[in-house]
Amino acid sequence: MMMKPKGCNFNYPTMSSETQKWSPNSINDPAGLRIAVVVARFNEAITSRLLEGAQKALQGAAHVEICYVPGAFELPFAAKVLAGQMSFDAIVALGCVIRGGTPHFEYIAAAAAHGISGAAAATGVPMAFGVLTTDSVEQAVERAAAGPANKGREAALAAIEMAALFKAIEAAP
Ligand code: INI
Repeated sequence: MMMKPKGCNFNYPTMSSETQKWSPNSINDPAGLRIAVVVARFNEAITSRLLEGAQKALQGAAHVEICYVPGAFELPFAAKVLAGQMSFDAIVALGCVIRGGTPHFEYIAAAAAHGISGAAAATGVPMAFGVLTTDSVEQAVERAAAGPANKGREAALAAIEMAALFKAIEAAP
C-alpha cells in the first residue's frame, strides 16, 4: 500500500504502480507562473545561449524577470534577494564556469551550486541550477546549443515543474 504524504491529494511519479503520472504537458506549461532568471555575464557568449533556451521554455509564463550578475559566484546572492523580495514561483540560475578558464574553477562552481541550493532551502522558492561546469569551451558550446539539450532550457523546465509541484502542494486540502 503506497502512503501519500498527509494533506496531499495529488499524484506524482513514483515507483508505485498505484500512482498516476502527471501529464508532461502540465508539468512543462509555464502558464500563470512568475519566474525570475538570473544570468551571469561571465562567458556571455555561452550564457546568452542558455538564456535563449530558457526563454523559449518559459514562453507563455505570466511574468519573466531577467536579472544579470557579473559571474556565477554572484548568482546565489541575486537569487536569494529576488526570492525574498518579489513573489516568484521559481528562479532559474544560468552561468558557465570553464575549468581551463580559471585556477579557482572548483571554488566558483562549488560556491554557485551550494549557494543556489542553500538559497532555495532558505527561501522555500524552487531554484534550478543551469550553470555549466565544463572542462573546455567546446563542451560549453555543445551544452548551450539551440535545441532540446540546451541546459538553459532544461533548467527552465525543471523550474516550471518544481513551481507546479509546489503550487499543487499548497493547493492540496
Ligand atoms: N565566473 C564565471 O561565471 N565563470 C568563470 O569561468 C569564471 N572564471 O573563470 O573566473 C568566473 N569568475 C568570476 C566570478 O564568478 C565572480 O564574478 C568574481 O570572482 C567576482 O566575485
